[in-house]
This record gives sequence, structure tokens and C-alpha cells, in this order.
Amino acid sequence: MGLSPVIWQFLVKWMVNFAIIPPEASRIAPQVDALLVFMTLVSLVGLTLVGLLVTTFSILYRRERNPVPTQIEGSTLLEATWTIIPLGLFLVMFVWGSVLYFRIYTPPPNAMNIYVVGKQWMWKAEHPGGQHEINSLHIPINKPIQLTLISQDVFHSFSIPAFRVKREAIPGRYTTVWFEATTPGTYHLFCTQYCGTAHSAMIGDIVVQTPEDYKMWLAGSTSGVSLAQNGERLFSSLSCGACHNGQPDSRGPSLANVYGSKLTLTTGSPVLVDEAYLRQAILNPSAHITQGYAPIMPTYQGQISEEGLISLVEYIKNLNSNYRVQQTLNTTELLPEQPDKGAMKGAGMQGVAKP
Ligand code: HEC
Ligand SMILES: [Cu+2]
Repeated sequence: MGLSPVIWQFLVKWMVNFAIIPPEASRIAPQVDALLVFMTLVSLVGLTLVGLLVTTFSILYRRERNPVPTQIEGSTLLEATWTIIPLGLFLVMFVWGSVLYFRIYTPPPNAMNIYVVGKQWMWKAEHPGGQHEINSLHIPINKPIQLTLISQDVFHSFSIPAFRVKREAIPGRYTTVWFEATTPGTYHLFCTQYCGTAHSAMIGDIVVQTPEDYKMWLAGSTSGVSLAQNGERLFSSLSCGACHNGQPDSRGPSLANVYGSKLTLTTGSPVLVDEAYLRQAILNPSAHITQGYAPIMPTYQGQISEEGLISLVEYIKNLNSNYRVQQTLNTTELLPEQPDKGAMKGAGMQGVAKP
């Protein structure tokens, strides 16, 4: 947009310093700001132009100088000019904005996934390694992070101004957002959807760390049970294995490699099995019946908490060998060594809904 990087950097420093914009702490932030500055400049130029014309014309053509008004017929050239130039400018904003939008809402396939559950009035983060935190989220720099959000009650909105991202947390549905933090530090987390009495207290800290610090944090906050391990326990305590035991005569389909695959339903239509589908399949099995199976799976609605569902989903995802390999490639540099089986026994299981 013609601004030299030096002027741009100066402008950004100035705006951050005077609290006009939050710090730019993610890859996407400077890109969002560039569009915002472009839109502000265009508006300022338009405002100045219109303001100048209004002032000049009211002086030039005031009643004193023109006692008898002159009738002026329209000018096609003038009208075409003030239509085409703004149209062009708005189209530039539209295309620029859409490109950014898709960049912000399409997570790269190698993103590290963290679950976030919103509830009145707190944010709970669930890391794949089993670390849980409330109203704070620890992440490493220079790594694409995908958040899978869900709400346990009403609509919430997860917003990190310094990263220029925001996404609704909706009851009953997973939504995702991703970002890549660039600068270590602590940033504000807000709920930006009015959600009841203590809405203004639904805030927290995004703690961006160097890979070394993040690794230390992971090791220090481990609950000893990863999400997938917790899911495995739920799977057996809820007796899912009674029907999903992977044997040929089993009453339910094998869940190995079901994540990411295309299933055919009794209606003949195909579905892609993603996180949302797995969650639905557990809560509301009769909604989609897999071809070749009887609708005998009971519903687990109200019996498993959102955290429990997340664990089950992670467990089933981990039964997919491709996913497991990809996860390992993604996180081995970051995750501490897996706790050994002995250490696991002491830790409590979480996830069954409290009555
Ligand atoms: C009474 C037997 C039974 C039990 C218990 C059971 N399921 Fe199922 N499940 C089935 C059958 C049959 C299907 C296939 C028909 C359908 O889609 O409902 C199925 C389908 C599924 C699917 C969809 C994937 C696919 O290939 O169709 C998932 C995911 C699933 N079950 C998970 C679970 C989990 C998790 C539990 C325990 C909380 C569980 N099931 C308990 C019988 C059972
Ligand atoms: Cu909220």
C-alpha cells in the first residue's frame, strides 16, 4: 500500500504506545492492522474532501453572491467518477477483507489443537497432554495453535485483541479459531458476548512463552493423564467397549480409523467424521445411523460433561493411526515424556457429569 516499512513500524509503535491499538502479538495482527489503516485513510480522505467541498461551496455560492439560483443540469462524467472511484475502493476492501477472513478462519493442518470450554463465567482450557487451566491459556511462540471451542451453557465469545482473533463459543457445537503468537508476554483474554451477571469477570491471560518455558510449564502442570488416556478410561467405565470391541461379531462398528474417514449412513448419504460428528454420535446416536448397523446405541446426553466428551473424542481420534503420527510429529518437541503407567493410576478420572 505504498507505505515504507520504516514509516509503518513507526506508525504501529505510535498507535500501540497511545493505546489506539493493542500490541501486535500474532502473525495475522499486522495484516489486520494494515487493512484497518487503509480503511481509516480512505475514510479520512473522503471526509476531508467532502468537508472541504461543503465549506468552499457554501462560501463561493452563498446567497449574497448569487441572489438568483442558477439551475445546473447533471454531469455524467462527474457522476461516473464519484461512483466508480468509491466502488473500486470498496471492492479493494472487500477482496482484501475476504482474503484475511479465510486466512484467520482456516487453520493449517499442522496446527496444535487445544480445547476451550466456556461456561458462566470462566474459560477452561484442556491441553492434549492433560494440562487443565482456568481463565488462562499457555501457548508457545511461532507455532500454529488451533482452538476448538464449545460452551457449556450460553453463547460466549473468545477474544484475544493482541492476536486480532475472536470466535464464538456456542452450546452444542464445536467452533475453531487459530493463530500463531510471535512475541512472548501476557495478553488479555475477553469474553465479548454479553453472557449474564458476571460477564465482565469472564476474562483471563494468554501467556505466550518460548518453547523452553512452555515445555517447563507443560511438565509442571501435568495432571498425569492425557486427554486420550482419560477418554480411554471413560470409554471403559461407560462400557462403550461392550459394543465397540473391534471384534468381527461386535454389535457396534470398530472405532479405529473412524476419525477423518467417510461413513455411509442408512440414508445412503456420506458423512465426514470430524470432532463435531464424533460428539454428535455419542450424544445423539439415533440422528445418524451408520449403514449395516442397528440403531441400538443408547444416548449419553446429560451423562457426560463437555470435558468428558472432549476426552472421548480425543481418545477416538487417537485410534486413527494417521492422526496419532501427525500429533506426534507436531508435539514431540514440546510435550514432556509421557508419564509411565504407574504414575497414571493415582490420578483421578474426570469427565462424568455431576448430577
Ligand atoms: C449397545 C451398544 C453400544 C454401546 C454401549 C455404545 N455404542 Fe456406539 N455405536 C453402536 C452402534 C450399533 C453404532 C452404529 C450405528 C449408529 O450409528 O448408531 C454406534 C456408533 C458409534 C459412533 C459413530 C461411528 C460409527 O462408525 O458409526 C461412535 C463415535 C460411537 N458409537 C461411540 C460410542 C461411545 C463413545 C460409547 C460409550 C460412551 C458407545 N459408542 C457406546 C453401539 C453402541
Ligand atoms: Cu461469556
